[in-house]
This record gives sequence, structure tokens and C-alpha cells, in this order.
Amino acid sequence: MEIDEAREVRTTCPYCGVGCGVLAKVAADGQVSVRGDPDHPANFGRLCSKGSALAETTGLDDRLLHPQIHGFGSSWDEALDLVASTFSQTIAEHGPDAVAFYVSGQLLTEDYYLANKLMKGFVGSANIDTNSRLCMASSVAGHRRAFGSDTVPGTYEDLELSDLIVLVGSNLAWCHPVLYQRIAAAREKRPEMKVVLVDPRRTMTSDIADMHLAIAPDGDVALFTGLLAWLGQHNALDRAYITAHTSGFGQALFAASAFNLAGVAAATGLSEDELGRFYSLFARTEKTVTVYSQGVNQSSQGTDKVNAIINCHLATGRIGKPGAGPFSVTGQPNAMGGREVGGMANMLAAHMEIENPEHRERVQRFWNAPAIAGKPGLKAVDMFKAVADGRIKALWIMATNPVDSMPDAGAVEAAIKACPFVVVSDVLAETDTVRHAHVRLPATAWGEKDGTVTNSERRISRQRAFLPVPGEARPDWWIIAEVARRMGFDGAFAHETPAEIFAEHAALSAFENDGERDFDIGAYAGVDREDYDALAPFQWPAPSPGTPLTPTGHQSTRFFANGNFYTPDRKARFIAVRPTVETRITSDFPLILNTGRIRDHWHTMTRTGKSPRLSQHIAEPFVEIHPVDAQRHGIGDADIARVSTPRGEVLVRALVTTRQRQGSLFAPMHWTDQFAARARLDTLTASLTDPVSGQPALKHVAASIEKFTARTFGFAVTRKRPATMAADYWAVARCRGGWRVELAFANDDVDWTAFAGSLFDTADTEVLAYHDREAGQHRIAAFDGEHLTGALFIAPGPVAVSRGWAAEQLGEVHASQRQRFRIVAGRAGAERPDAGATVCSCFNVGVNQITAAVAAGCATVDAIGATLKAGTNCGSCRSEIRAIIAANRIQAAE
Ligand SMILES: Nc1nc2c(c(=O)[nH]1)N[C@H]1C(S)=C(S)[C@@H](COP(=O)(O)OP(=O)(O)OC[C@H]3O[C@@H](n4cnc5c(=O)[nH]c(N)nc54)[C@H](O)[C@@H]3O)O[C@H]1N2
Ligand SMILES: Nc1nc2c(c(=O)[nH]1)N[C@H]1C(S)=C(S)[C@@H](COP(=O)(O)OP(=O)(O)OC[C@H]3O[C@@H](n4cnc5c(=O)[nH]c(N)nc54)[C@H](O)[C@@H]3O)O[C@H]1N2
Ligand code: SF4
Ligand SMILES: [Mo]
Repeated sequence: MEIDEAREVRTTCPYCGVGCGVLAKVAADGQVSVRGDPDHPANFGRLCSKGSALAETTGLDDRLLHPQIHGFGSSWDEALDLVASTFSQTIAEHGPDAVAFYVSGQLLTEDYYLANKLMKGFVGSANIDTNSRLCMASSVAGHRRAFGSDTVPGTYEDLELSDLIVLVGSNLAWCHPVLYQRIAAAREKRPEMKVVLVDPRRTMTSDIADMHLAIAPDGDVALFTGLLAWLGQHNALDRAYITAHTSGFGQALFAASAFNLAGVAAATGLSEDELGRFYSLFARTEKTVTVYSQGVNQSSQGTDKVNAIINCHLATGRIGKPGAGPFSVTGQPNAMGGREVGGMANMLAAHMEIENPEHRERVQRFWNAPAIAGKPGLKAVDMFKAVADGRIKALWIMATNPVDSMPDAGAVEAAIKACPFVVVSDVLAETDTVRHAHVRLPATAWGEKDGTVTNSERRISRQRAFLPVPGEARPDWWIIAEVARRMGFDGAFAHETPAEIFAEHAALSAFENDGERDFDIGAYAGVDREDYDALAPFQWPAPSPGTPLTPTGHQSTRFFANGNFYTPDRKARFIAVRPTVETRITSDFPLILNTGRIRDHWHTMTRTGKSPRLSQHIAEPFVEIHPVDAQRHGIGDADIARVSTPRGEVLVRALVTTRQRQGSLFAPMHWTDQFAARARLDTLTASLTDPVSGQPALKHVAASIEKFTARTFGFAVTRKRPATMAADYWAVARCRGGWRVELAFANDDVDWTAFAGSLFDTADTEVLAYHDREAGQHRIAAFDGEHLTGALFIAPGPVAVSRGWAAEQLGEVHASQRQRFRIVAGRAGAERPDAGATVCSCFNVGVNQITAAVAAGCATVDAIGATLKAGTNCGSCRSEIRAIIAANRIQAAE
């Protein structure tokens, strides 16, 4: 590709489902820069901390750039032939269900379309499932039960138009930051707009909440069935809508009434007063949007939670209207695109149903395919069980890292290791999954590839290449098409560009549709390469001109205000959901482990882990615990804690906080074997799933916690990443100029000079050291001329060296012996106040700096911004700044 340096390329952020538009540019020296696209309707120029730091993630140093077979470089021809022949042979010998694809909501729609087409139409099995099973499956199942189709009725604008937003199991401030900012801005304009947060933890999202309901884990079904009953009792129903457009209301209301208010209070852990206030606010606010995410979906009752929420919106007729509706926000950039192409094991392409013989026949005819999967395939958890017991003998994993992200990850890793043939398409050379692949296929990454993605509000945007393709990397769609051709399916996979694939996908969406199916982008069936290159973001439905959206309806950006659901009788179905109470804890595992995300890391850190600024916000794996539980289990703040479940254990830093609910722990999912000694969180989670959607219950796992008794703690900065770390606990994080390493040891019987030599180069360097064996204090630094190659600090308790200061030393010139000696002198960095943990990653401002500014009189986020610049670029840290101001003011008042 020719790189035009003057040109900004319009593309889309590869992180969350908000789907922000990005303008990317490459300077003459290869430096990439990005900014928010002011014209993109998802973000209007905004970007969060992750989006703003995208330029730091495009480096090639850890990329997979050539195909490999058994770890040795091979040609593309050899690798593709091997994949095609092994899959063909396995199918010939053991049938189509002996092979499987495990794919991802991070594939582009064109990649996803071809993977699904190959498996369902040409292999003839539906054994293709996706990490969306861990993410959106309960929402999909809930939508299909209620609406007859997987339709998200509303748009982002509804958030701004609403008078009440109920956020359920969603940490929007950290996980959909630009939507959070849009809500925060709307609230500033219309202070009468209310926000209710339903989350067991007091997350940063509580910053915009007028009411935080610290619900008991999995109390949501009780909360929303209780709401339905309450709406019935208080004459707050839209009887006309219920009669005209729905069925099953009576049974749903009856089921919902199983608990009285006291029962709901007991099941949710909320007081009757809290419930009454929330219920009456909901009842009287016509323009209500309920936004929900993983606290709803990732549950053994996920689908019931979704339907309990949708029931309340149907009962009040609040759906598909400006400012009103249920709104499932998607996690991955192309979770929606994957659903559109039918990338899940129980769906067919273009929102058609695998159980419907007419749909199957239609898709097969459209594809001119030799076969069509006759039944749903295995859902992710069952798929890996089938790999484990040998039913699946050839597995192709694309754009996902199941060894880290699947529940019961230890068992998943063992299954992958034992599988006779594993292919992984990835952009990185080394991940916890890639390392087990027999064949590694190098995919082009964000910035190098072309295609489309669909965001949470059904908006389809282009991702465009602005970087040259490195090495022999190839786009995922190309890899899939090449394998398909070599399996003998040339004609159906003859696409030469993503534009051709998109046009086919659009044509299928309109094929014999006539308004019967929600997903219709027939207007784009004829796009050629030029149209595709120029494609502006658009929202579906976008049927061909003249096609009605529904047999009776009209085209609109919202669905269902006037009914017209995709059920046989065109009515929405109320689902009779019964409230329940669940306890999973036991005397051995007395705490509930809740898992999720942090602001500046993305999943298994394969991208954000490359960015120094994103790695400073939280540089270590941790577990949040309430002070009362901490005391009970003997855990002090900053101790290393061992969290265990029947499946495994991890070692992570303890963070004692009242933001956590008593009885629960929270730990982030991000750290892998690439970044920490023992923090793969999904080695703890169970393969328990929702019975309808098959989505695992990743937020509710019985666990125990104990202090890991460390006799020695360490901290190091190193120019190069250490190859090995012989410590019981270690965690590495990228920093400007190198790496920072946290360490802890069960014993103190270590030769620290030798250990330092294992972390950084001490051989041909000037080594300065300070040892106080009595006090257990050791400091060792090595210099390559005037530059620090690494420094190690050892102490009997958590090391008190300023992290920011130490990391900065990697980039400084240490000309004199005196300067070099400062590194190992008594109070390293003490002459300069420690900035503390990074809060603002754009301007590298730490918590201590903000605290000092508050003490000096800054009382608002804007005042902090004016003094320190913190919070003035992407704005993702503004809620944290507000929390720091509040905490310091409370202290001052006490
Ligand atoms: N920074 C960042 N952003 C991301 C991602 C990332 O990795 N990093 N990933 C993206 C993806 S793929 C996804 S799916 C989304 C996820 O976005 P979110 O769903 O917002 O994120 P999570 O942290 O997984 O979980 C949300 C909240 O659910 C709460 N919760 C746990 N149990 C319950 C319960 O029983 N009831 C209720 N009501 N709440 C509960 C948790 O305490 C947590 O705060 O984020 C997307 N955005
Ligand atoms: N305990 C717990 N576990 C969870 C969750 C939780 O909340 N708690 N959340 C679940 C959810 S919602 C999700 S979405 C999953 C996410 O889990 P994963 O999908 O496993 O996480 P990622 O780190 O995003 O993995 C993406 C992989 O694709 C590679 N990649 C990036 N771009 C491309 C590309 O263009 N082509 C190819 N071929 N590869 C590419 C990356 O290098 C990386 O290895 O985790 C799930 N697991
Ligand atoms: S909110 Fe942040 S992570 Fe999500 S798409 Fe926008 S810039 Fe990317
Ligand atoms: Mo997700």
C-alpha cells in the first residue's frame, strides 16, 4: 500500500462496541497519530484513553509475521495446504462435526461472513462459535425470545433524549467511556435527567448516578420482576400497547408476583425503601432507557435477566421511542457484525434461523452450497469439552485467546494441548493460545486491514488500512478464502476484495426478505470497490429502495414503537420469568468472585499491554476486597493475596476498599502468563452456563482468599523485558523506556546480585549496589555508559520507591558517578514527590499530584484540569478525579 503522509485516513477504533470514528495519520518518519473523527455519529470527535493511545499499539516488535508449522517458518502455500488437507481429511474420516472454528467479535464482518459460510454451508456443520458466547449470547437469546429476532431497538441518541437511564451490570465509565461522556454531557445540559446504577460494586460509573443500587450478585431477576409486579400494582402499565402489540402479559405478571416487596428486598440485598424509590422513579418516567451489559449477560440467569428487563419496557410501551427502550450495549467492536453474519453456533447468516428449514434452504440456495448445517452446533463451553474428549479433532481459532478468556481456562488449555490439530490465526507471535498451535497464521492487524464493523446502535462503519502490510501477514478473510478454495470450494470463495464479500452479505440480507427479517442492508447489495472505499457510517435497516422495512411499517432508525415484531403473530412475547435466589458459596469458598475490566486494559492485553501510558494506570493484577472481609481473612492493603476456587488459584495484589460489596471479591480478567506469574483469572472460573444462551456465569464464582506470606518484596525497572523471573509473584508492565516489574518472594534466601543479573544486563556494565543484609534492603543498578539498563530494589515489606521516578531513570542521562549512585542511594527518588498511581494517562498525572492540588484549593475537575491538565484530553479519568476530590474533602471535613 502507498502511504500518503499528508492524508488522514477515516477508520474506526478496534476496541469497544461504541465504535468511535478515528482519523489516523502516518508521518514521514513512520510515526502514527490518531484523533477522534468529529464527523462520526458515535463519538463526534471524542476518544477515550484507549482510543487516544492507539498509536502506541501499532509497533511490530512482537508480531507474528510469517506462517509457522510446528514453530518453524513455512510458506503460505505449505501452511494453507496443510490446514485445508487436514480439515478435509478429518471431515472425510469422522464427519463434519469433528471439526470446529472458534472465532471472535474482533473479526471484521467480511472475515466473519466467510468463516461462517465455510463452516455452515460447505463443511456442513454448525460447529462455529465465537467469544461473543462469553459476551452477548444472553442478550441475543433474550431478544429472540421477546422480539422473535436479535434486534437492538434503540440508538445512542436515546441516551441523550431520555429522562432516566438505568445502568444494569454496566461499568460504562470504564468500558464504554464515550457513551458515558455523552451521558455526562447531556446531564450537564439537563440536570433533571436521572441515572440509576445497578451494580454490586460502587464503580467509577457511580460518578454520574443519582442512585446506586448495590445489588446482591444475581439479584437482577428479582429486581426487575419486582418492578413489573410493582408497575402492575401501581397502575403504571401501557395497557393499549400491551393489548395491541404483545402476548403473554398475564403469565409474566403472575410469575413476577411470586415475591412480595420484602421478598424482593431479601433477594436483592436492597432495602424496601430503596426499591420503592427506584420503582416509582421508573414508573413515572416515560423516557427511560435501560442499558445493560455483562452484569446481566454473564450469568447463569442471563437470559432471564434480559427478559425481566425487556418485560418492563414492553409493559410500559417504552420501546423504540425517542429516549426510551431497553439497550444492550455490545462489548467488542464487531459483536453486532458477528451476529449479523450468524457467526454463532445456533444462528444462520443474515439473522435467519438454523432451526427453520425454509431459512436453511434459502441460505443454501443463495450460497449455492453443497450442504447446510441441519442443527445448531456446539456452543463455546461445550465446544471445548468436545475438544477435550476427542470428538473435535481439528480446531481453528481466530482473533481470540481462549486459554486466557474461557471459563475453567486450565481445562481449556489442556483440551487445546491434547487436540490433534490446532490452527491459530493471530497478529502476535506469542500468546497463551498461540503457543499451543500446530499451525500459526499471521493476520493483518488494525491499521493494516480493511472491512466493516457494526457498533451497538446498528451502525456499520468502515475500518480502513493506513499502514503497510508487514512481513507476510494477510487479512483474515483472505486466509479463510484460501483454505476454502484448497478444500475444493473455489467458486464460492473467489472473492478478491472485502468489498465483494460485503456486497454478497448485503445481498443475502435482502434475499427473499420483503420485510420479514429485521436485518436488511439490501441498499448496499450493489456496492463496488469505489463505493465501499467511500462508504460513510450508516445504520441498519437499509433495505433496497422500495422494500418496506416491515410488511406494514416504514423505515425508521428505531424498531418496535408500533409493534411489528418478528414473531409469527408480529407481537412481542412477554416471558414469564420467576424471581429466584441463588447461593453458590460454601464454607470452604465463602466469598463470591466477580470479574471484569479496568479502564486502560483490553482483555488479554495483547494490544493495550504494548502502550506505556495505558500500562501505568493499573500496573498489576489485583483483587478488590471490602475492609470487613479483609480483616476477617487476614488481608492487609497491598498484601499479595491468594484467591482460590475449586479449579485453581492466582496470586494478585490486594486492594482493600469500601467500593466493594461485603462478601464479594472483584478481580480483572486482563493479566495472562505473558504479564504475570500467576494471574490468569479464568483458571478460577467455572464452566457453569445459562441454560438458554449457553453464556458462562463469569461474575459469580465461589472463592476463598488468604494472605500469601511474602518475606521479601521487590521492584525493578529494566530497559529490556526480562526473559525469566524466578519469583513467586511477578508482574511486568510496559513503561516509557522499558519495563517495570513488581516482585514478591516466599523466602529471603536469594543471591540478589545474581537475581539482578537475570532481570537485566549486568555483564558488561557498571554495577552499583547497596546491601544492608540486616535490614533486608538491597539496591542494585547497572549502567551501560551513561544509561541505566536496570535497577532492582529489594525490601522486607512492599518497596517504597517512587515507581514513576524509577521508570523515568531509564530515559535519563546519568553522566556522573554521583548521578548514577543516586539510583541506589538511601531514599531513591525521595527528593521529588511521588506522582502516585497514574490517573490521567494522557498527561501522565498521578493520584498524589491530584491530592496535592486539592489540598492547595482545587475543588472541581475543571480546576484540576486548569492546574495539572489532567482530564482535559480524552476525559476518561474525570470520574476518578472527582472521586479523589470527594475523598479528600471528606477527610478534610472529618
Ligand atoms: N476498558 C475496557 N473496556 C472494554 C473492554 C475491556 O476489556 N476494557 N471490553 C469490552 C467488552 S468485550 C465488553 S463485553 C464490555 C463489558 O463492559 P461491562 O459489562 O461494563 O464490564 P464488566 O467489568 O465486565 O462488568 C460490568 C459490571 O457488572 C457488575 N456485576 C457483576 N455481577 C453483577 C450482577 O449480578 N448484577 C449486576 N447488576 N451487576 C453485576 C460488575 O461489578 C461490573 O462492574 O466492555 C468493553 N469495553
Ligand atoms: N473472567 C472473565 N472472563 C471473561 C470475561 C469476563 O468478564 N470475566 N469477559 C468475556 C468477554 S465479554 C470477552 S469479549 C472475552 C474476550 O476474550 P478474548 O477474545 O480472548 O480476548 P482478546 O485479548 O481480545 O483476544 C483477541 C486475540 O486476537 C488477536 N487479534 C487482534 N486483532 C486480530 C486480527 O485482526 N486478526 C486475528 N486473527 N487476530 C487478531 C489478539 O492478538 C488476541 O490474541 O473474554 C471473556 N472472558
Ligand atoms: S469508547 Fe474508547 S475504546 Fe470504545 S470505541 Fe470509543 S475510543 Fe474506542
Ligand atoms: Mo465482551
